[in-house]
Amino acid sequence: MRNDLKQLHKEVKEGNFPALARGITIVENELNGYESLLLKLNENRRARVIGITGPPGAGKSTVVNALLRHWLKENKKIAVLAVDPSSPFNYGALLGDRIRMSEFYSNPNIFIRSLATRGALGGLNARIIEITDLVKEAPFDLVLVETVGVGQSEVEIAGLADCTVVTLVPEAGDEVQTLKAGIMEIANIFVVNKADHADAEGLYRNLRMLVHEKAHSGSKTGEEEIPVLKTVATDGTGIPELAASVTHYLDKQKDLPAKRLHLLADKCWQLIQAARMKDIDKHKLLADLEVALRTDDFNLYAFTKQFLDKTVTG
Ligand SMILES: Nc1nc2c(ncn2[C@@H]2O[C@H](COP(=O)(O)OP(=O)(O)OP(=O)(O)O)[C@@H](O)[C@H]2O)c(=O)[nH]1
Ligand SMILES: [Mg+2]
Repeated sequence: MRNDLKQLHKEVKEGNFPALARGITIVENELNGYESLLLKLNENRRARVIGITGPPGAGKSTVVNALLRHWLKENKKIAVLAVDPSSPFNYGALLGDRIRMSEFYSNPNIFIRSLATRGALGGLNARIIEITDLVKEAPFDLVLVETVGVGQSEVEIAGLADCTVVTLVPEAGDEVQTLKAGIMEIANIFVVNKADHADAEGLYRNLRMLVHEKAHSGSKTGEEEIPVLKTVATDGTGIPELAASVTHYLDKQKDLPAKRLHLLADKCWQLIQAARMKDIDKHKLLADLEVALRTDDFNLYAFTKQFLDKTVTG
């Protein structure tokens, strides 16, 4: 097994797609050896991660397609991770994106993988951090992560990505005034997609106003305004400008995004928690507690302490 993983890791680093696909399956499903595979990853990764988020049907996949077409002309090697919350099974996710992105499936410069959300809170896959880490081990220039923006996932994607693109559509125009403050915090670039719709201009103007207010309000005066771009992803209008805006953002960004630190600290916390709780069986806990509760001098804290002592020493 150990040798297999060593070989797999080597192949992933060389950009072998079947090996990468197998590695993702191992990590996603916590199959035998997934921990040692993760332990092999190093921090020397060149791929930058771009998060594409936004409401369902905003055209995220179509934007990703158009960006792929654009960047292929520049000979970029790109991985796409599409997290599909609407499908409880991988099969559904695969099918949906496979149809839309089929033109790239045989392209040696493009790797595409759909992931189910597996009941994780929000719209992300529970293993998205690990999977992205693994993908970054392969020699890609860019990793695009498409995810539906629902609640917590938006915050997570911002931590994961070096650049977060929030895609909105005219139908959401009236809601812009009530856009969650959160979305202003995570967006590095706003895209008004479906700009061929009549009311796109209204949404565009509202967004411009909001990013202007944000840049000039309170203590953050002088902050650069978040770019707002119009696209018609179906015919490629505005896509070169979007690609340029993403590249510009990545080029000027030198520091680790502040949100990354929080995301990784959270992840680290979860991993420690999972490791420490490994030996604790909730059903047995319940049964033990039921018995203990019958004693006259039962004390919850003393009862709990026996487990704490056990995990510390064990
Ligand atoms: N008119 C118009 N239609 C568009 C545009 N971009 C995407 N669409 C259409 O909008 C629909 C949804 O596009 P998708 O790219 O699947 O949207 P999505 O955000 O990836 O959707 P989910 O992943 O299901 O959340 C498709 O029928 C697209 O053809 C656009 O710029 N103009
Ligand atoms: Mg999609």
